[in-house]
Amino acid sequence: MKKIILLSLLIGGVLFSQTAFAKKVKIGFVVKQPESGWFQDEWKFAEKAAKEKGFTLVKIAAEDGDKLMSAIDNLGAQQADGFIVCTPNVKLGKAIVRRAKQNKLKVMSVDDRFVTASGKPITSVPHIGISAYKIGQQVGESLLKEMKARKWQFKDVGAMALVYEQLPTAQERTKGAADYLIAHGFPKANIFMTPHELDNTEKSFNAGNTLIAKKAKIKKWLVFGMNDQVSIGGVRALEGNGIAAKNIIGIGINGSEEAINEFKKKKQTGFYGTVILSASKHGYESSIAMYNWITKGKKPAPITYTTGILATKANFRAVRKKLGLE
Ligand code: FCA
Repeated sequence: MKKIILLSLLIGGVLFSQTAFAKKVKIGFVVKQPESGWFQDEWKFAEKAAKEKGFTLVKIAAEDGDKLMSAIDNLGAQQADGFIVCTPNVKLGKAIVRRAKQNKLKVMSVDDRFVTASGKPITSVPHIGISAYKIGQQVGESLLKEMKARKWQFKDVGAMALVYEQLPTAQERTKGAADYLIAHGFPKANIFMTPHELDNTEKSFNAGNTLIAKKAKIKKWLVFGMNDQVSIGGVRALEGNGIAAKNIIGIGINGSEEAINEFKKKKQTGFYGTVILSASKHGYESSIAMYNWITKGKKPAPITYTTGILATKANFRAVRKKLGLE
């Protein structure tokens, strides 16, 4: 009798652990701009983590708040365990947290950190983001270095400082670059804050055009903004207004497809360089952190800041190789 009980307990145990095993971990990765090279890269690295750890990755595009809320419900209905998100609007932070709770999902953010209605970061949600101000300073430093290499005089140069004011990480990036320039002698009066909506080439192109029309006398330009597509928009606006590529130094941030396509062009365009960010840290490490949270109950660090490295047309392949991107 004892033996039988023992045996059935044993079988029961095996069966139980098998069913426990059968429920594969499921993690969502929700991004605001699926068409952008940066988010494609993040997804790619998240997939690497999924393969390695054997969880199911659900990639979802959510370009606005409505899509994001239904994405969360959808993940809940699929019995996912948690999700990582780059939200289309950081002020949705509280609503996202609430919705995640309702759906019994763990949540962490990448790139764009959730803020409260008054703009304060929501620190209870683990976040992986770039050290935005520092990376902005890096952009400023690189602009200045190239300006010196071209022997430009401060007095002849205008700086188009594209800024997406609704997004804190964008503001910090642009401010970091502008502050660096000013701290190193660039006249503040020649730095033109150029606000644009959303972060895409079309919007920054339009904002750039408006500025150029007002500053027609300036023939040499620096261009910077929150990422590659934004800086490229500014550069295109200048080129479209007859400023030669050699008289433009545009620097972006991300180092994904948009920048690579620029560098691959035969002729040097006004887009001079990009600060390559770590898509692997944002895509792979966030996914691993979420997986460990789900499987081991280990909540990810409240905040992780990542760095970047400058690349130009001349060395982008070597830099990408070094970073394991090619
Ligand atoms: C933001 C930008 C992206 C990328 C990311 C790190 O989300 O929109 O292009 O720069 O931060």
